[in-house]
Amino acid sequence: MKKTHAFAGLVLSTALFGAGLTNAFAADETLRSLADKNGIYIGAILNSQWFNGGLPGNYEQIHKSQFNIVVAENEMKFDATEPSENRFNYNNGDKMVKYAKANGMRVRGHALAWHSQVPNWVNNYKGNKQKLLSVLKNHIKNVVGHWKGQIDEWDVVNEAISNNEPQWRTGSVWYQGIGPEFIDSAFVWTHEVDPDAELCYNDYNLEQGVNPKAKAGFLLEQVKRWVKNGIPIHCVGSQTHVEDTTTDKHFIGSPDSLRSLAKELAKLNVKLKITELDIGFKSGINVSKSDLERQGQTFRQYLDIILEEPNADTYLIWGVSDKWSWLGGLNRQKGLIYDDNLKPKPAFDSILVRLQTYEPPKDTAKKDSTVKDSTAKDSTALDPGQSIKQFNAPNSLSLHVAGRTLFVTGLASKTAAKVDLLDLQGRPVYSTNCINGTVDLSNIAEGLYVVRVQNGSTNLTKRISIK
Ligand code: 9MR
Repeated sequence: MKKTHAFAGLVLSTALFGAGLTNAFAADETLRSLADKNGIYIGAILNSQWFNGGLPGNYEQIHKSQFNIVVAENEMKFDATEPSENRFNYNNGDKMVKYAKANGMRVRGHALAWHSQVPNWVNNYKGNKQKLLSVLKNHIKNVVGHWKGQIDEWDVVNEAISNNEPQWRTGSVWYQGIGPEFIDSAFVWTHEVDPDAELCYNDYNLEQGVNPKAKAGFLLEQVKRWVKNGIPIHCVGSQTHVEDTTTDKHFIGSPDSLRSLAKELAKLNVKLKITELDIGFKSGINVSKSDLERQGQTFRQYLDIILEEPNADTYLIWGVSDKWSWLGGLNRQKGLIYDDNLKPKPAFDSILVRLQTYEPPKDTAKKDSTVKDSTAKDSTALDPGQSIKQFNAPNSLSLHVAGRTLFVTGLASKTAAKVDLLDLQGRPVYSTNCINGTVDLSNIAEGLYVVRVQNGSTNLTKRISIK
């Protein structure tokens, strides 16, 4: 049903181009107005040049009229926000949040725990687990706390999976110093600071197939584990930096593969977002008009995932104009939807027409803002059958285990909670009072336990696994 519908859209848009009829639609329609109508977010980064005031005036005009979601290219990363230890710089980020607010845009925060763009002072703590844990926690506490309620979604962990094999990226300062539990911990800490933000794992090459040998297959297993363990993850960001498949025969990504990932994530009630899309050509080759038209069709195929999959809501492009794009560093060119002169390319038209002609299948509810919000937050994957709203309800306790630490959230402030660990026969194993929300489990043997937390008149009992 859906495939037939998508095909109909393709035929229609091709026909419209053939007839040169793209202007037959209302002249005031923009990507933004059509995205709003279709209940999705469409966006582009604010390039670093924007923050320095180095872009022509029509750049901003285009940006705010065409897009309803924004992310900073570099300005909310670790090196930008905490250039020296415990000294935070929010100037650029504030500038973007203000811009987004003035223009009614959704804001993505990018990125909290990443191996790249980490300042040197962090690397000086290489191998010091306790210190690195407190550095990461302090960073999250401050940065997420500063923009609490203003940043709608965070890339909590970025690019933690290895490029070459299905395993974690072992070379990062966080992995080497802390181990893989830095990932679980980052999600839990972010959720504690801003329980209303959507939390994403973000990575590239996720459009290369969902199988155990591909990054997406490995990631899917981790998402299943996070969901099972109650780690607060709501979305997977697929960066989707892809190459035009005709000019690079070796490129193996495809929209179909990414769609398969979306469908697998839907089973876990986790969203898929396209967060950094560009579709470049090899540097140095001549790019013809028909190349650009084919590129437009690929942009459209990725958009179809966002329009058609109920758990997909965001289509974010990593740049506005080919003139200001990071792609040169990757030996690629012309990967965006506006050319060097800020003129819309065929890819822009392709997206516009698809948004104009898309009609949701009759048997499916149209995506609207309610659906967008409810996908992650009401049918959240945090705990099967339990919504994030319940999860965060005042006076409701929740528990997560990350590595060897038990996190208790929702404690009535300044009241100690009594935490009891029991074996599965109900025999007491360990008991402590917890004030700051964490309990160290490093001395507890591996296995399944029951945790009981009592905090004033509220209590919670939950089974946990310690590994
Ligand atoms: O576009 C960003 C570029 O200006 C930076 O030099 C680069 C440094 O790592 O990061 C680029 O953005 C990356 C993003 O943060 C994460 N995914 C890959 C993006 C392109 O490299």
